[in-house]
Amino acid sequence: MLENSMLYPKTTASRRAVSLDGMWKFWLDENGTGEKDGFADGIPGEDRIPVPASFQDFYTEKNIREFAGDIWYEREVFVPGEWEGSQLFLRFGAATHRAAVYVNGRKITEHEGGFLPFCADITGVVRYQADNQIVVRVNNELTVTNIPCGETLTLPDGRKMNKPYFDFFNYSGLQRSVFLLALPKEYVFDFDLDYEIAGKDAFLHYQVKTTGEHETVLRLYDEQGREVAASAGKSGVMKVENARLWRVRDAYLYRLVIRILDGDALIDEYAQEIGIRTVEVKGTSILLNGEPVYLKGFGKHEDSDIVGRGFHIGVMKRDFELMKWIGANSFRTAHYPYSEEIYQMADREGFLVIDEVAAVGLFESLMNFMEASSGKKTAFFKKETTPMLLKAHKKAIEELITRDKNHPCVIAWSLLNEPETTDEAAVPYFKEVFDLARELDVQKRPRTFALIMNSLPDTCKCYRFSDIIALNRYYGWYVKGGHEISQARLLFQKEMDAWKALNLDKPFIFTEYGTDTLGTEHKLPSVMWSQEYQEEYLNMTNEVFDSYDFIKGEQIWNFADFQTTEGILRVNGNKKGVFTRDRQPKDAAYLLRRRWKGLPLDYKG
Ligand code: BDP
Repeated sequence: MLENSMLYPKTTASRRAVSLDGMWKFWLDENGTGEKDGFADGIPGEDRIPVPASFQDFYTEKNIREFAGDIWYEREVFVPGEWEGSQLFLRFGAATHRAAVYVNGRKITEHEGGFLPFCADITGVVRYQADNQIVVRVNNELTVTNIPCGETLTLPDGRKMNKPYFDFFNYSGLQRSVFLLALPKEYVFDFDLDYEIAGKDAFLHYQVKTTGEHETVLRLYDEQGREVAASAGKSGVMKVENARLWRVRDAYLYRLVIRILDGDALIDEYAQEIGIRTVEVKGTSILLNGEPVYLKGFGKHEDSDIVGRGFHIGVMKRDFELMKWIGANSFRTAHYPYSEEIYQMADREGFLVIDEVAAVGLFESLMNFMEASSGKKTAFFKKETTPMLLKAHKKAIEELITRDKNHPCVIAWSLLNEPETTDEAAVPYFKEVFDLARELDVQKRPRTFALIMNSLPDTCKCYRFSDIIALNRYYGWYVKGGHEISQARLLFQKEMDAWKALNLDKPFIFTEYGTDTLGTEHKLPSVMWSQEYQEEYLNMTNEVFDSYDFIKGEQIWNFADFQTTEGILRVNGNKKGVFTRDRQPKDAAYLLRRRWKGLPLDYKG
């Protein structure tokens, strides 16, 4: 069990959540001596930076953008006197990739992993009715003992530099919201929900964890605020008569209120929007509420101008509007768990989410995207450090599932992206990771991982672990692009025929396919990188998708152009977006819109 509650911060009748977003003092620790130089008591300089945001794209100096090392943040927070007797936490939505938190000069906690929340219990160290100093040391160095994987090199001038094994810019810092929380001593720590649909009714099986022994009471309200079910006890079942189900693009959200009571007196109250639905894989079908669904949508990134990977509520809204406009119904949180607000919005808008942990770059390559199809072997899971990586990976899976399990939008867990699966050494690693996800999720949602180009029916040792086979394929781009596209089609079909011959009786989806396309480039006849070629490629790919019944979804790479490390294969970023980085459509968006609006939800069902 995790040390701290992962519940989203909220003010309720018994809880206080104060946002600490805004301008924080900021210092890049060029020499890495901050700890020794006493930064815990106060950081140097007067520079201030917005939180939440990636620090990289505000400044004009390249050494700042490319900085690898310790990044220090500081601010003051006033703790009201009436909070004495409460349990106080600082709650970070994420600190990329690791952090240490100091309050009034004392180190409170450390956390490893850059895309999941953590708390610092500051109850014993705060000064009440006074200002308190918060200092955070964030470190953004890439290693092979934590996810996502990469290396940190030292340049001849002594500066460190990050070399990701993955294809997105190593944005970092305090990229998500920070809260100060005041909770009662006895509080709701966590809860699990599972659903059963019986005719018109539904049964909600629940289990609540609290930090004490007082009575726990649950009430469920519909969207009109009418109470539809109630129960007492830390575990039990609630019957919801005439339940309105949560459906794709037709979400219905009930409000679950959990209270801890001492007689009539309220000790704690926590409320969350939930959706009644079941998810299951049966044969080659993905079933939502027992009915087949076909996934249409994207692999995305949290990425935008200026704030980088920082959560931006406006960008989130625009992205959902574009996804609705184009007729999408799903996305994968490539390649890390996203900000919690995005899942809340997907719950409300009825989007299906494949929730991915940050296990990317588990294939030694400074240009993952280029070597993906080369057949190169790096014996990644045979490293001396593999046990450490596995430990970090499993911890991230536990944090991910604990954080996201009660979102109706989450229909599957993606446990790795493009790992090296051609070596037997991957097998025990996969087994541990897949078993853990099964054990932790009471809903037993399908588990998957995205297969790299060279993970083929005859080379991949790990596909059997997946409940849904998810392929990242680039026939017509990395393999036989341009005028050779007819050959790309044949190779693509050959691979799909080989999968078919295995008769796995599992659904297949495409979690990546696409072409880099410059939003400015038109060329008739087409050339690679032109908008015409993106359409030609999509027409070929869609025809292949349509000719295999067991293909149950298509999530194109990528929703929008995004920033990567600079290099000869990337023109100021990856340009496979259907939309540009400023969220305007390329021509392919209209083609996809026509297709996706026309495909029924139960396509090939
Ligand atoms: C795959 C990766 C993804 C890359 C993509 C690409 O999963 O992160 O951005 O290909 O090459 O290798 O565009």
